[in-house]
Amino acid sequence: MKCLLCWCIALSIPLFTGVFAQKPDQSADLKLWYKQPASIWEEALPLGNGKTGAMVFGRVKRERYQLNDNTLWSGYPDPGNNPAGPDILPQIRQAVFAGDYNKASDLWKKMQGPYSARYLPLGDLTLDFPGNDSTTTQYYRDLDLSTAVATVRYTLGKVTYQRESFISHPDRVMVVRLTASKKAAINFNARLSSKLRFTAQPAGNELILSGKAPKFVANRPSEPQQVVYADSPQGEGMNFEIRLHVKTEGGTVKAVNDELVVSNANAVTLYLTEATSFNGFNQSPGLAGKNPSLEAKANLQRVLTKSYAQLKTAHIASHQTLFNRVNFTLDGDTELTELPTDERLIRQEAGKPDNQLQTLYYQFGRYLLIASSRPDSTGKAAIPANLQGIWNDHVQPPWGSNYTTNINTEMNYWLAENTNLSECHQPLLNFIGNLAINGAETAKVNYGINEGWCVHHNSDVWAKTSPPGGYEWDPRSQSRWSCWPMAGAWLSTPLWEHYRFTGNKTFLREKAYPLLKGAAQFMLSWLVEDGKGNLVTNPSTSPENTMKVAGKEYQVSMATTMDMAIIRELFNNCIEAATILETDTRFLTLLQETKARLYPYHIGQFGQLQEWFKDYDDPKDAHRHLSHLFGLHPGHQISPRLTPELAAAAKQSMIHRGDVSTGWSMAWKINWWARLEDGNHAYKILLDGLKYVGPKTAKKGADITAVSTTTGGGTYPNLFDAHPPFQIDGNFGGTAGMTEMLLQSHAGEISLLPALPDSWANGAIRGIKARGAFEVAMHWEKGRLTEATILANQGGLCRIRTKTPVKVLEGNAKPASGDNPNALTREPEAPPFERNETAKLVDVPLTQGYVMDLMTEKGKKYTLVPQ
Ligand code: FUC
Repeated sequence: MKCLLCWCIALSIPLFTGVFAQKPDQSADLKLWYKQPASIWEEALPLGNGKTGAMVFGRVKRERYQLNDNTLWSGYPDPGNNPAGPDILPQIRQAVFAGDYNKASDLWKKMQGPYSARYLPLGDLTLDFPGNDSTTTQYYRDLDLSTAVATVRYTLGKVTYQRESFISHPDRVMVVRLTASKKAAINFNARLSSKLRFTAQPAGNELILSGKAPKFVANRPSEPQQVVYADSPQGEGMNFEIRLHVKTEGGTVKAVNDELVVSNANAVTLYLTEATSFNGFNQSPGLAGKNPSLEAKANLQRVLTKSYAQLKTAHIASHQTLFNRVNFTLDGDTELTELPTDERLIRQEAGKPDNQLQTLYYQFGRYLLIASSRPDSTGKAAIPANLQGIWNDHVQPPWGSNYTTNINTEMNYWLAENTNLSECHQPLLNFIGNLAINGAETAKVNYGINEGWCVHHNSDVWAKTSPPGGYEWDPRSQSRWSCWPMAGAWLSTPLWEHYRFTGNKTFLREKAYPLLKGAAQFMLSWLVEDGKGNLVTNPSTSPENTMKVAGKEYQVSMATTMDMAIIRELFNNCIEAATILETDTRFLTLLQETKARLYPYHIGQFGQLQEWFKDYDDPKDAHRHLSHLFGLHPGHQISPRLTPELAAAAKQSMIHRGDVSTGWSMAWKINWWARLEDGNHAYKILLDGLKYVGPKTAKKGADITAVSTTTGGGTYPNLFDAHPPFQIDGNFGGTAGMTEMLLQSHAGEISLLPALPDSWANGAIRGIKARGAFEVAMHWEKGRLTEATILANQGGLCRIRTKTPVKVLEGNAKPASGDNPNALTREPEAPPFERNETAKLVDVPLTQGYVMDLMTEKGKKYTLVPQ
């Protein structure tokens, strides 16, 4: 509680926010549950306290807890900067301006650096139940999102057994409680193991596993060295320790070889702690690491005096402080909660929409953020959720389970503010500070840029900022992804968003603004003149896509729409921040002057938003990345009411690309369609993404977890998003998008139910947040708002848009007029664009609606009812 409190004060987040009416209550349907144990990892259920993660399989004969620690990565701080850069860069620029894109792409490869480190699995806790050979009856397992407790229950013969597990944030321990309906019935062997180098031995009624992580893990199977360990435990590479303490009630516990054998117990409590030698992003974990044993032991000692009930109560209270802020209900067939979660997914895919499954999925996204991204009092170990959150079972996981910063890492945090989990944003906001330190060095060494910082498309726990690509050795590296120094600029925007949602000016001054400024400074030096009066990026890519010209594909060009949109967004944020803070007038003027010269948006021949600097877009291109729509979301530059032509062009681009793609791509599409106020299209994609991917419908021999980088999508039985394979971004992006369907606040007003789909005709949500630090509750029937309350955490003008006329019971609301003076919700400036005059624009239907201005007082709540 102490560290949460510290952060709430530092980030100005109100601790107790649940002021809205509690009904209707979603708690009855907040369980993922199953009638069988997990046969694959994607059926196991995730637990986490932000640092420790576990996947609970719920097996009867051999239970498996697959364990993770978010600091356990391969490697060590290795900037990987490339001093060849400053000499090569002008040659690349010349090649691009001369139209020789292939030459530019080849040259770029000489500027790349090494690949990132990999996120590693910690180990397994295995419980073998020797007698459990006979068939069980009444098997049940669940994960209760409202308590963050996983339960497994089954009957063998006449005895019913139960295991309850959770990972406590306040007590930094995983706890498993085994009980049985009959005395002296609990018998099992407990073992710790790891896929990394380890030794495990018992000590009294404890097991201790000491491990060593590799100093290098390859990115490609073709690399000559795959998994490399230091010669000695004192060498490079992360050290780690897992400790398990077994406390029995009745019966005995004794060590046999490397196991602890529990016999004839009435009840057993397992306490598991772990630690690594991670000592910050810039310290060698092997040569200058912390002693993991001290931390694992201290954490264990601290909890052993506490009872199971005490630990559980504190755990649930801590979880609910965050989780209970939002309640989301939709009318629908509530009896479906009597079906297991995997069967509901399959049933829904067969065309029977399940509103409660959708709200469960919504809350699962919030649950996952709480479980994988919690604030830390020291700030040091607060590491953002990676590509798989904190849950990974592979030594060589897909994409290294790293930070892929050309969409995935950013998407992980889209729900942080609007679903009222500001504190869970802190690990990312903190990490950006580390990136800025390393990124300033990359800017200097790779580009000769002495002011500001940059990040490329992959990072890791060492805050890598140099371009990946395995320079000089990897024939498969591609400049279409490695040539992208834009992540620093993009990653700065969440800092501004955090300010806009909380109104915390101290945070803006002390933390956000210096980082935003540094990212902008880099861009001021990175931009070049195109000879026609514009400032452009060169070299430039549209992440992972290729520019198709006359039957040929090119990777590197200039001024891609995403580059220019990110820079525009960053400059806008920086200008607004400097204005609010009344600082840096000269810098602000420079940004304004530079912004005026940025290469503008273009609407191309098909009425689409151009992806490339020229109209090379291929309407048949179904690439999963639609990076050129950055300005529509998460950016604030394009919206159907303020920039109708650009919004229509964005819509055309989405129609060209189609709906079905990879998990995260579909999640992004939910957000985009929501911003176009087309709730039914957003909903369609939500349902497309909830397609069951799992053993129950898989063809014989099919590998349901296979990597496909191009298309697929879907949802695993445990509701993890399938890229495929599992990536957590789709879960987070999905929840963020569902919130955008219900509440938006990016376009100078707070829009209630902007994209409500027909299928969500009756429902209620409370506790979600809008920019301006407004907290919103809404109730609607037959698609019409019947009541809303707005809590003004900061006060100030609240400009509200509704589809139907409403009045405010407290305070004087009047029709909106003039500029919105509230700096937190100010209307964004419409960006300039050029349009192919022959292009026809698609229609973007909008409901006219009503907009009113309500002057609010800090801390007061306002009620809106139909007029
Ligand atoms: C990018 C995406 C892939 C995948 C990977 C982690 O490379 O293009 O689809 O999400 O990141």
